[in-house]
Amino acid sequence: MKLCVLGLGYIGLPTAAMFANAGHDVTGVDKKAAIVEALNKGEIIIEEEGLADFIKKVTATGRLKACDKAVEADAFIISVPTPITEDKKADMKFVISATEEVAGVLKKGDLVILESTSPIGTVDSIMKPILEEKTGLKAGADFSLGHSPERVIPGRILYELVHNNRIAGGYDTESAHRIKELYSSFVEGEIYETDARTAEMCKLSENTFRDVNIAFANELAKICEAQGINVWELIEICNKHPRVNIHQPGPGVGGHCIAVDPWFIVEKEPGLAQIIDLARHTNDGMPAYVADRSMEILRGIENPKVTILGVTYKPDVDDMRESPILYLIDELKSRGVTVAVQDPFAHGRNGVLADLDEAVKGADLIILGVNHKFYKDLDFAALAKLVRTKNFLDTRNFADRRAAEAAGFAAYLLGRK
Ligand code: SAJ
Repeated sequence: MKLCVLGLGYIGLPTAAMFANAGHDVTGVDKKAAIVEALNKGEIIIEEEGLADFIKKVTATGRLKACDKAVEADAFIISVPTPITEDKKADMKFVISATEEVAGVLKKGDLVILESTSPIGTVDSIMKPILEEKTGLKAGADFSLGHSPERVIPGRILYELVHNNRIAGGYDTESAHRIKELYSSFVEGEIYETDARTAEMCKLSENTFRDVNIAFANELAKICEAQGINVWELIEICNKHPRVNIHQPGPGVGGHCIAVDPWFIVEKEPGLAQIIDLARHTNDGMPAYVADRSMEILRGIENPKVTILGVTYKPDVDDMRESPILYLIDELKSRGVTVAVQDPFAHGRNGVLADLDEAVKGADLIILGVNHKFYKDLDFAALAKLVRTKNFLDTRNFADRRAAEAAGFAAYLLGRK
């Protein structure tokens, strides 16, 4: 089939490549010239395990090309961002403009699939009217339409695209069948057919489940600190129960998915989505909580300096979007602290340093913010020579705190006091 994939980000690009690898003739569309230029040279400008090699291999077949606007195709896949506005509402401008572009080339018999995570009703109430009004065609009768949300986790995208189960949510049953058939060309997991609204809510509910669970873990962490219990040990033991799966606490929830998607449910049903709303606030409050804990550790130190290790939203990725560490930096600065940040994946951006020694020099507290593998075996003896005051706070229960203590650090842990 001839496919057109709109949006060549973390999801659209590997998805386009999967379809091309499965034998389809794929044109990827992006508004960023750097992405288009790179892809047409068989290159990428993002970091994702295995993606650079895969793109090189697939573009060499000639079945994956890029350009800056939608072309005629048998099926269109929209994989553009759905960011959140200041007042926590879904910003649908990219979905709207991509749909308008598709409408410009849509013909009878085509299939249009939304992959972007979107509020309930996006397919029926936003996309369908645009496509129908611009073309005079009727959804269901003349073209197929639906939602097949991406569900892959950054860091394992290529594996999960193939092996995860998938949802084919159709505007009508025929659309759902067609979506399932298309993705079957590379998906080895089950593909479940449903309607578009259920598919939209499914994706939001999955990420919200995780957000609520993490909020519960963060609340436990605070309770454990107050009660003199180690929350990490508590959760480990609780999770030995066959029906318990408590997630991990931390300095907050980041990324463009879990920290965002629950708001799309709250936006639709603010009166009903109470636990969901509270969980969002609980997780959003964690950077301030960690900053307060840091100030207790720093009490009595004049002009304190804190060095944060890790700034990305989760380990071993280069993505800083919605990272709770960005908020932690602001929280500390607003309390009068000088902050240095080091990250092996995100240096060069926002003043983040690559060099650990440079970042740690003169620090009164080192905070482990992200559990990058890089930080597993920190040389605390070497760090001890660089800092001003030997304080270490692990927000991820990840570093070797015994080694820190052996080097003379006072080693603190989020979720245990
Ligand atoms: N986090 C915790 N505690 C945990 C797990 C995660 O604090 O126990 C934090 C992480 O540090 C990070 C944030 O949550 O800041 C989100 O990380 P994540 O690894 O849980 O998820 P994402 O955002 O990378 O990917 C999620 C996935 N959703 C689910 O697992 C239900 C992925 O499958 C989705 O495709 C993706 O969102 C998306 O695109 O929506």
